[in-house]
Amino acid sequence: MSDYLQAKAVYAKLGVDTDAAIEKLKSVPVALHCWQGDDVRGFDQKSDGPLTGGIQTTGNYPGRARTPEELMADIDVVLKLCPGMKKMNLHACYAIFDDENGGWVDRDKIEPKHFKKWVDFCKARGLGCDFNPTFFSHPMCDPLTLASPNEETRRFWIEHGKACIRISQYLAEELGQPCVMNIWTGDGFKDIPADRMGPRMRYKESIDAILSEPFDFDKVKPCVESKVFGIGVEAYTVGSAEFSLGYAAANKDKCIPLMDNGHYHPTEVVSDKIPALLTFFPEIALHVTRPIRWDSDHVVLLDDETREICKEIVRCGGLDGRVKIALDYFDASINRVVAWIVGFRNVQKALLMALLTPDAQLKGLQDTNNWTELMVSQEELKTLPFGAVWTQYCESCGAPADGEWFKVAKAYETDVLSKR
Ligand code: RNT
Ligand code: ZN
Repeated sequence: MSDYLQAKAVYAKLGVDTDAAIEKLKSVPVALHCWQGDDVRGFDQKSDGPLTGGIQTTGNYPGRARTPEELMADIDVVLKLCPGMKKMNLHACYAIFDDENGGWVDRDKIEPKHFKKWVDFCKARGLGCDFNPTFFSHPMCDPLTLASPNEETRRFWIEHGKACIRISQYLAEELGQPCVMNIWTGDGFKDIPADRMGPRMRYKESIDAILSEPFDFDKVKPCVESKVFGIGVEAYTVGSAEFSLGYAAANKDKCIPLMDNGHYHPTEVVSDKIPALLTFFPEIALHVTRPIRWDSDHVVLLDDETREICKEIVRCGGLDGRVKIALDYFDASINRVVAWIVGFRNVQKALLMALLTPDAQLKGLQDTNNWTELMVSQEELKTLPFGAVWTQYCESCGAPADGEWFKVAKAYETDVLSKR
């Protein structure tokens, strides 16, 4: 009997159907962030400008993508070496300007035509696309954006947000899948402010103004992403957890909350927050990352919290569209394409593990106060023959199994990345 058939029989004894788990996972889109390929630089500014907004990429590994063509070629390698359904996730700073579309414009003037090449890229690969206004790494950050006391600054960034709503609607219509459009700014202060309310009131009014741009909420899913602090903005963040959740709760007809698991105090866990939010919100969005001591955006591992997040997504019925899953990390200290692949594959693994969990039985043990058996069951699940099911999943997606893909990525490094 093949390894897979043996594993299937082991899971079947627990009432778990491995074939059904594999088929289910194939239908779940996970958004692949374009910004892992070039250290969150994009194409719309002088390429050596600093990354601002309290986020940082560290490392100087050779081979960063410098042009749309290079970035797309790298993404193709990732798509090929990862199983599962992917969706692209673009930032506005990845607009592509050329002679045909009239050349460079600033962020308040970008249009759907600047993303036509990305639409062609997605169409050719059958992908949907999510989108993000880029409220950082730009001369109009004063350093605040939507919360700035300066009206001209706010106006510029509101126009940027509105332009992004129009682009998101275009992406959704062209690609036939909803576009999650995430609003995140690094607005905040390094030291103790004298006015905490003013920036938040301005932030609220600016987001209101952006969302006053007409859009179809079935197609465009605007999100507000909260944060606890960033580098250089340690004392106060305008878009805090309470602010963002409050905003989303008060604007449920046009906005959903987004949680990034790097954006909380180190003992808080997003896994626990997923069912809390799903109690009140029909839809929520996630950025899956790996924080080490702060929002360091390390490559996602198959660690306990990633697994727990995926268990909650599955148990809470999040795979049928209620939970929008996206990756968000950027490591410039290792091969960037490999970083992308490892993180994407790990989220797939964690989702598959979650789908292979006998949830109804475990819940039954909990509801009957059978805590001893629940602990034993949960521990023993950890040593079931998951690897064979994972290999089967990869094969059935036409993607390489563990042990097979790294040499392909290494060859791409030798042949392409190292020559940049
Ligand atoms: C930053 C936020 C945000 C960014 C991306 C690039 O702390 O997590 O989501 O990482 O928009
Ligand atoms: Zn994020």
